[in-house]
Amino acid sequence: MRSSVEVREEVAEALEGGGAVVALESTLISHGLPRPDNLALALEAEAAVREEGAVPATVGVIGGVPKVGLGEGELKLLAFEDGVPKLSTRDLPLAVAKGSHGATTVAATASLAARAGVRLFATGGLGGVHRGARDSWDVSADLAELARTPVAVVSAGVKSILDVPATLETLETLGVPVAGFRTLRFPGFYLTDSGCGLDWSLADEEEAARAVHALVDLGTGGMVIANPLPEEGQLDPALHEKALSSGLEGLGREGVRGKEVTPFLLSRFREETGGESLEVNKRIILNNARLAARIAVALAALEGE
Ligand code: PSU
Ligand code: MN
Repeated sequence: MRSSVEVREEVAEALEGGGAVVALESTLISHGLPRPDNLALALEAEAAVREEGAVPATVGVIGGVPKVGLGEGELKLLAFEDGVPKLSTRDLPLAVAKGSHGATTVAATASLAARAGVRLFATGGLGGVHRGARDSWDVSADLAELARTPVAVVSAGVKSILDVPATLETLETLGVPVAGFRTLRFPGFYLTDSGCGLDWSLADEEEAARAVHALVDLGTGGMVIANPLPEEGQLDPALHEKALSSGLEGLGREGVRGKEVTPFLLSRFREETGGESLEVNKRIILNNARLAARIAVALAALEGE
């Protein structure tokens, strides 16, 4: 039997020719952003990657076929169809068996992207250790996936709804490198600075590309390239604090659990901030797509030498 993973022609050609490719995830399209902004943003993120000279490959599952690179009709389907499942890595074999559609999280996107040979991936914010994980054991599979998969994820840190220090500790335990892009402060997704420091920063795209190249060379799994929004683009910290406490309170009151937690909190943020968090979330995703594309271009140049 052939592999069930389908790589879009344009993406396969770029990979074969040593070109730059950036993977994008689809959970944020189906579950992270409201309609119709989700489709618009998915298309804008692809356009941003192209503008920087790389080929975008949005990852998702269509009718049981895991795809690295989706067409516009497929993006539309994941954006507008009701009940598209959120797929982490462990869900992929079951979605394939059932012929189901699915939106891939950071974990599942990284896994499929790596199988196709894509090494840069842009998202908004990585999943991580949830607040209260001491009791709930809710730690995103994104972290374990990065420990074993040679993909560099460009993200604005981890979502601020998480326990950020515990997430950084867990990444350390798992052996996942974390470097700030031109900063030694770990970003807090909606906020420029999470309050946590970092040991490493990358000076420019070329240095980042050398680190990504070294991942495969040394066989050390994936890495996180943390790319903060500039301060003038962040969510007002007071508004952030208010939205966060209301969201966390709602979680407890409504008994939300498991994979519903992240989408629930993101939508609470939108309500509490009058849509401002949505605008910030879009800026984050586009900012990361652009940086990932520039690093992918630098990596292609480095490896073409
Ligand atoms: N970042 C966003 N919006 C999202 C997510 C990340 O800006 O919707 C998604 C990603 O797909 C990430 C997932 O992998 O949330 C984490 O979910 P969980 O905590 O259930 O692992
Ligand atoms: Mn979880």
